[in-house]
Amino acid sequence: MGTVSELCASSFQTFLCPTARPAATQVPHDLSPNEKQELESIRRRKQELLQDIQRLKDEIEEVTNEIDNLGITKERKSMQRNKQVSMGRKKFNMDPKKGIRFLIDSGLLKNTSDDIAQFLYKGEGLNKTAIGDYLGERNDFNLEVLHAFVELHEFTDLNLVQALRQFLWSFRLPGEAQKIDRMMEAFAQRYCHCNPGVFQHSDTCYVLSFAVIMLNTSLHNPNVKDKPSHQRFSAMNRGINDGGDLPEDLLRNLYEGIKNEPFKIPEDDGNDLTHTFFNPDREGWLLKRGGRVKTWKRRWFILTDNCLYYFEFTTDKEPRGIIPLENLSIREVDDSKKPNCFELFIPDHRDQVIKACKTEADGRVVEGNHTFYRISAPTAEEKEEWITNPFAIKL
Ligand code: 4IP
Repeated sequence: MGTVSELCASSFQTFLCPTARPAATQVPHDLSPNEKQELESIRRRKQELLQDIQRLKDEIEEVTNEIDNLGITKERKSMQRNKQVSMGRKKFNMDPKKGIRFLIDSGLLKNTSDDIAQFLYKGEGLNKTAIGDYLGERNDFNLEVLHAFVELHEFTDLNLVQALRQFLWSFRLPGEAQKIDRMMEAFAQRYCHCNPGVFQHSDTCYVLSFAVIMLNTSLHNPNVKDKPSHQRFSAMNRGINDGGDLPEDLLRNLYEGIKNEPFKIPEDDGNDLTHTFFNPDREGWLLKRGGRVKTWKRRWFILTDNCLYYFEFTTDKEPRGIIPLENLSIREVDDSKKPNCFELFIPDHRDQVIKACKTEADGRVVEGNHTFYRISAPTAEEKEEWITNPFAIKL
């Protein structure tokens, strides 16, 4: 018979290798009572350790699951957040006030002039005309935002033309004289704050800014035939510095700056379809059956803002058809000709034509004439994703 330490070793082996013969259950006959007791205690300890290990294993599994879920939730949350931000930007481009309200209500923007100003200053995906409209609104809060927005511009050590370039590029100046006035006043105050000593008074800066903008038009608009010279520009601005003249060098620099490079006026951006399709909820190839003529066409589908757009090619800028999904339902269907089919339909109105539009072969945009859209996905998985994925068609 082995010694206690040999028995311990054998127990330990069973412990390490649970499939080994359970020597632990056998009690050798030739052990002294003490040895038997010791063996018993070792076996109990082993049991306890095994239970501890199992507990630890369970805990590790639980924690691992929690970590995994945390990752998924975080990812999902961030995707949802991005989606809402992008929706907020689109809303802003269509109606700035509504867009801002939406972003505040969704907890994506704080209702403070500073936060809103930051959002407009960053301007990501925003239409500069819409920014100009919002900043030009005549109410106390929008005026606060305008001032906070202007504060975000750094004009230190820039000459007036350089500062104006930066300012006029950050939004599109609205057409209304009063709005322009308020904006240019805010600009002049900020410029003087950043460059103390250049002008006696911010009014001087304000007047000269207008003179510079007009000079830009006179020098670069082909309809203006009589182009002013530097001397004429200087003469026009005599006495504007609190009754005194501005340094000749300064005026010459501004004149040359504008002459050499006109102001760049921001084009409307962020509101075109390309931007709408920039961050879709889902996109992919699907087969679509015609409405009256039941031909199947392979189309590139984009799902965004609760609308389905379909294109002939992925690179097309204009969609061939648009199906707003509001009031529609979706269901899986079997089709004798195509696999993985689903349908978009109006619940309880089988024969009603779905509101949609499409482009005819000759380029005319017409209303659609489907009472339902039958669509076939390339695989069963893709069909599922279009129907059930949280970012797919949700009706
Ligand atoms: C067409 O068939 C295409 O399937 C059109 O799809 C479809 O328009 C037409 O439906 C159908 O007649 P042909 O090309 O064989 O003429 P697409 O526009 O994607 O090319 P929808 O409305 O599905 O876009 P009707 O309803 O116009 O017949």
